[in-house]
Amino acid sequence: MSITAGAERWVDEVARLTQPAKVIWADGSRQEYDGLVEDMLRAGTLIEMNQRTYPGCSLHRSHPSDVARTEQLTFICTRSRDDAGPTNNWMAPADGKERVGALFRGSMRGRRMFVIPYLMGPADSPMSRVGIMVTDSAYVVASMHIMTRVGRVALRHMRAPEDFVAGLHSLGDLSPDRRFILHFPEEKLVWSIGSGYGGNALLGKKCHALRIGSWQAREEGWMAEHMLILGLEDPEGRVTYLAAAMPSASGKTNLAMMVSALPGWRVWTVGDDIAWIHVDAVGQLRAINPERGFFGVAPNTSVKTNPNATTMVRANTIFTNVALTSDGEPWWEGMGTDPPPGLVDWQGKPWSPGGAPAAHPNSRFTAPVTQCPSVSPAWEDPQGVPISGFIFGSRRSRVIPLVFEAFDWQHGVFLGSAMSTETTAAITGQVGVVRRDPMAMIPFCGYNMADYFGHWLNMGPRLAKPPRIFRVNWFRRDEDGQFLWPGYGENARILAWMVERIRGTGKAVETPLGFIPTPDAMDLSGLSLPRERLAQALAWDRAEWLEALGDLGKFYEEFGGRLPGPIREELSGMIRRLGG
Ligand code: SAT
Ligand code: MN
Repeated sequence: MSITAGAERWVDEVARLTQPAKVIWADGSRQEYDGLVEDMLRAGTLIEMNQRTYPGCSLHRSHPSDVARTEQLTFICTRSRDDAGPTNNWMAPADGKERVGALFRGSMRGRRMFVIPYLMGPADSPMSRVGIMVTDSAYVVASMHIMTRVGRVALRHMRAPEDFVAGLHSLGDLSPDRRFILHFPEEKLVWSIGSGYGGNALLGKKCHALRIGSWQAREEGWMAEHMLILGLEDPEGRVTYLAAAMPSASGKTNLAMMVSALPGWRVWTVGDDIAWIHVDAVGQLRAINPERGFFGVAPNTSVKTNPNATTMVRANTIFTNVALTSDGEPWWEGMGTDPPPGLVDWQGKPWSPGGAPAAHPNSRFTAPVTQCPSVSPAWEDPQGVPISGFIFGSRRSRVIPLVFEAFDWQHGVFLGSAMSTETTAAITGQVGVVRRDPMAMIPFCGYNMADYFGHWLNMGPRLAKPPRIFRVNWFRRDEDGQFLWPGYGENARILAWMVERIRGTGKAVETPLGFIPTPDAMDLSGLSLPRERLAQALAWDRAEWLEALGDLGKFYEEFGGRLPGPIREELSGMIRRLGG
């Protein structure tokens, strides 16, 4: 039997269900990409940008009701409801197939069906995985070209006919009433209908690399995480690799390609969103970026916040839902330039000052990793990069100090599980409300999160030298609502302290929370930040923490007896240390 027999059988089955006018296997070539772009320009689903200043760039406007991930329409379909856990929406697999199968019936009539074989991870890496995605959206195919490795490189990687994650996607009628994103982890299958946007539609990303990926990772003993990967080079040229979990639209892309404000230090970018992490033969964690593009948030991307990104998106980039200038260039809020006259907003309507934002707050750029000026020479290393530290970061105006370090692996896993954050425009719903988001994985963990915490705990003893674990919060504010820490390139000072901690030299005080940098531990040279402002950013309050831990205890209760004992012990240990 040929290696693609399983994929061909599944594609036939899908074609019988969706009834496309034509089936096209994507080969990932430049010619194919150009053809798709031409088709979309002709159809009006893509708008050509200024080819002199933005060569190869185009703009896509999504349906106004389809601008972000829709978590309430995202389901984990496991046979047992408990395997999905209390933090996921659940549907019985048979119910899902029946209900959503009815929407797929004939959904591609008169449309082209594209079959995209794609590889997540570098060619020839033992950590890389194959997906076969079917879609009726040319925008999705073009985006998959940028975000993944499409074509022969994927088919070549298959070890057995069933060795792939299957993803069926159709735009359907784009109605939120008939929109569903279903995951069947037991079958390594994803069904998505009714959305053409981001994580709902580019199935290699959140659906495969995180939701199905996290399930496979637990079964097979590795980790699929919502993490950026960066290498931090010190003035002597030594590079330390760190992976950081942060919720969507909370600065992962900026951190991953940061230009260091600390002289002599430099950041190398490996990935900005997802990390697949394995234990190697000597007990070292090694991480790959399964993607080959960035799907980054445009608003507030500027020469000040992320100079590398502003360079990177000057060519071969698909912009989605940004505003368009009369010169055919992209514009967004926080770009660092005033809105020019003649601007049209993300819906294509003339924009005037004082009204709604010109660019959608979740507008995006899709650009190849290789265009990033800070791309790491090791970014496609088939063996991955060695991880020495994990960072858990979230968006909290109060309570959580700027940075502190866990006592050990188990305490660090607890700190990750304890994370909460203020919501952003990356998901539909209210912005700025605090919600639980353990390891920034609440929307992406494909199974019961109690078991996920258990999986993290089990990784520790397998490691010769477990990575240090740090908690950060760049977003803390003072009583006047002003950020206490300048962030962006200045965050290099915090990363440098982490590297010193990893090497055993960084200074810290032991507190009930963990190790907090001493007032003189961080290099603040060249930064005009009063030391007392830093002290305020690093401060913690016993009463606030005891209250927060009370809320955490309530969250843990949702998992009942499935919550691992060590997590419960860490919580009571912390309450005890705080004198509660
Ligand atoms: O829309 S995506 O899920 O791809 C981006 C994000 O929210 O992290
Ligand atoms: Mn993300």
